[in-house]
Amino acid sequence: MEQEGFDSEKGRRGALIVVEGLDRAGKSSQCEQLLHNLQTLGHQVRYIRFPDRNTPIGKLIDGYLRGQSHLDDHSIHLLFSANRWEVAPAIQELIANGVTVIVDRYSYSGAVYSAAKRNPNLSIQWAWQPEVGLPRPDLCLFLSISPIEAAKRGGFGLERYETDTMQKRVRDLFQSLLELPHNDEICVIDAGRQFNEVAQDILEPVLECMKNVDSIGPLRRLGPWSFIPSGESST
Ligand code: NYM
Ligand code: MG
Repeated sequence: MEQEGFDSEKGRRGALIVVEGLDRAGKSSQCEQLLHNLQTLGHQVRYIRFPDRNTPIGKLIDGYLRGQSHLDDHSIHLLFSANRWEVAPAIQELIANGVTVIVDRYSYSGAVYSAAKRNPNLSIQWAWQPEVGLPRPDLCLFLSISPIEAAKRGGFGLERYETDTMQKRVRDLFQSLLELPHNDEICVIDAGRQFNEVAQDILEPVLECMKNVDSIGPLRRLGPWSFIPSGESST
């Protein structure tokens, strides 16, 4: 009989785990901790983050975020999306080879930050459109932090979007996303607590998801805005 544990993972696909949230919610530190925890348990894991500033498209995004260039709102939005599309084949391959992929920000940040600009010609529905067909996360952990707790963590950096007004709008839009029907793959984590408590609260649903990934079936694709979690299978 097959033993429960790492050996029984052979032949199992990896899980696509996304970590989302506002700036200063602690996403990157928690992703690194999660990577460490999963590797310590013997799992094969990769950590990637969006924007990936190292690709040619990522360099354009980086220049824009640092205020070194000006781009039309739609144009920069599509570059953020293109930045995910260029990495998507590598994600799919890793997952197919049994590697779990942790992703720091994904399509949810993409839609929400662009829509928060309140450009009358850039609705959240428009913003979601280029995401349709990308690998769909098996689990999305939303790190939630109150504005008061965020303020305690120090000031913003100097990048675009790092202002109180933008962050408030982003928070409200993330909230509307969490209220969409059928979003059961999104798990809200109270990130305003001690680092280790938050890390533990993240690890548990991730391990559960990795264990049950066979019951989800092959990696799926993101569907249209009103049915984000109901995409078709990608294979
Ligand atoms: N951002 C990130 C977007 O506006 N659209 C996207 O698709 C993604 C992935 O980039 N303020 C914004 C959110 C952040 C900024 O990300 C830089 P980070 O994780 O702070 O380096
Ligand atoms: Mg940031």
